[in-house]
Amino acid sequence: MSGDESVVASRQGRIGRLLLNRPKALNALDLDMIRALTRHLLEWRDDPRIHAVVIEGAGGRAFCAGGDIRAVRQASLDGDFATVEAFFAEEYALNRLIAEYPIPYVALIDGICMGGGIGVSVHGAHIVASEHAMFAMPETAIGFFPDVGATYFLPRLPGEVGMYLGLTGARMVGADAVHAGLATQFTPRERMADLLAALTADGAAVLADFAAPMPEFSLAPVRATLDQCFGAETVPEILLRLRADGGEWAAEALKMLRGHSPSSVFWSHAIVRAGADRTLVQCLEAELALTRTATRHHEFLEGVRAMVVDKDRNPDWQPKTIEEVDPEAIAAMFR
Ligand code: QUE
Repeated sequence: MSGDESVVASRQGRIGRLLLNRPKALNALDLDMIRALTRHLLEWRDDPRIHAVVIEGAGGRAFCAGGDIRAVRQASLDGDFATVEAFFAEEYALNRLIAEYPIPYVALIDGICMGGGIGVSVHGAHIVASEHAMFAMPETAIGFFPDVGATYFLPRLPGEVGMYLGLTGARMVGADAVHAGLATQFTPRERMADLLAALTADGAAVLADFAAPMPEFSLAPVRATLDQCFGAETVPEILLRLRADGGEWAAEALKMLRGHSPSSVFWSHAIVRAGADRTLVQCLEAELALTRTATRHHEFLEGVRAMVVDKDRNPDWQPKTIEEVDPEAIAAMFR
């Protein structure tokens, strides 16, 4: 084990421990990390000494802020579509490996967990969130779509909470992540080190001893409105319902939607809805197919430029409004 590895893997007691270790990039997954995680999980799957796998993020700020989307954009600009394909194919295969993992897979989330970070946590058997956990699927902000199996898990969250999270990129913090169904238990940061020690000594059975009581779901008062608005059949109808509602929460949701790529909100809505009737494997296949058109699209190249590369946060979306999106152009993304 050496300190400069981007994934630090070690066997400790009864567990295999994975540490995402690229703290300067908020532990965002690059292809090397995806390959290292896959390699260790395959190795440990058949090791009778390993009773659970525990994954964490290094550095105290983030579990994992996403995927190395900057590298994907550059490969797309270079016309290197083999690299783009390898990244998503291997990332989604890792998501599936975690979902089907026969040994308890435990993610300890004590910071930012977005996009690709959600893909290496929510598919596991146990997702522990602290008061510092912050979950989001913010891909519509970069002209992409909620992937890493999100088209499977978002439609399976309570009511339309998943569609709301996927289209707006809204953040779920702390115990709210458990209420929303993104995490399986709440454990305060101050107990995380003890939890890890107990997991190491005794395996996943100790988890329940570390589940703390939680406050109410902060979205509970707006759930009826949320479900009514985000349950609309089309994106323009979601906006109409949010406008008609007139409340503070609806205004905030509208504001978030307005900043995002109108086209990507459309194709995200379509693929999340379709995911309700697909298996996880079918969802990942459909997502991989959409990466082939989405990563070549102006919205993705421009969105990653504005939010990740130049960080001017001023993307030039084309078209600029939901009303101008041509449904035929969205349908063409899936062909
Ligand atoms: C929206 C996103 C992402 C984002 C910013 C957004 C995203 C993503 C990253 C990211 C974070 C850290 C990195 C990196 C990329 O930022 O998906 O290379 O080091 O992966 O506003 O969807």
